[in-house]
Amino acid sequence: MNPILEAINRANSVLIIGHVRPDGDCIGSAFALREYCLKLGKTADVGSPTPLPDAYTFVRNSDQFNRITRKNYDLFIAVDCGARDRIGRMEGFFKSAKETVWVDHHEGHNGFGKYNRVDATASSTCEIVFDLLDPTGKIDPVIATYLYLGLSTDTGHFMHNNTTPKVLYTAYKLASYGAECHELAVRLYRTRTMEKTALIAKSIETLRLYMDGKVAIIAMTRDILDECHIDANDTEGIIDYAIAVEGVEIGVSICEEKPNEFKISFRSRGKRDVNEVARFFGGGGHVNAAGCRASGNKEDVIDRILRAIRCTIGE
Ligand SMILES: [Mn+2]
Repeated sequence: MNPILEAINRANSVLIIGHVRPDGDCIGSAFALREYCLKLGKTADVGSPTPLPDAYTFVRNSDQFNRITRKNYDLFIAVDCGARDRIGRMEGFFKSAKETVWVDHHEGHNGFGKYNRVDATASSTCEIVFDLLDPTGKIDPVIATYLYLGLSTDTGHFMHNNTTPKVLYTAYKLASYGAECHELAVRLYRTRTMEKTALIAKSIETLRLYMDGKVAIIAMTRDILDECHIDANDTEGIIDYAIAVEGVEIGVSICEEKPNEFKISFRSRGKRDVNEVARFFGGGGHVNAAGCRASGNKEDVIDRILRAIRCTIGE
């Protein structure tokens, strides 16, 4: 049997933790593993160092997210965490657990648990969790829907270049296990709050082109976020408007989480490696999608981003 499944079998209590500012992939993979553990009669909790974004409160059992019921757990599972510190304030649970598991698809590490499954060729952590759970025959419609969530969001609903034949095969399998594909697609891509709609409008107004139109930057400053009553954690998808502009090869969004503290996201086309750009700022991710943070005023941060891009792509 797979050592990770064996570790789950040995445990009575399991804590599954996704990264700070959880996305669809860590929420889906964490809840899928929780459901599997519950089926085996375990105590299982899910969470992340930061709250569930409003955009994901539609997910089944979302009220259970970050409901940590114990002081320590037999088994700690980190999902979708590309670095050791991505578990943030959950560190104590990692240290006190009898055993630890790390499941992830980010590049640049081999996992930080006793048992690790890290595969940078996988589209998503949910794809890896599917491979792990499929042989058990325990993927029901609930687990399938959770896994489909991460598969869908991490591939941009099957539009990113990580949409491999294996991804589509996994989607087919999940659909055949009863995943609510259509309902999820409507919730994820055809439903948004009025606040988010206002944010889209205001963000697009800030879009500027640089480097002969190869780079587009959107700046969500504090005043825009406040005006739209939107939390800095709920800015997912805004960057798509930057990379969607014809001729743009690198799309950037900067989001002022706190005054003069920016969360920066990068998207790129083809061989443009934004992972390298993000590393300039101590961040990282994948070739075509990466992130980091920087502090300073807006103009200064944009200047540094452009300099980092010029350094990496040499123009
Ligand atoms: Mn992921």
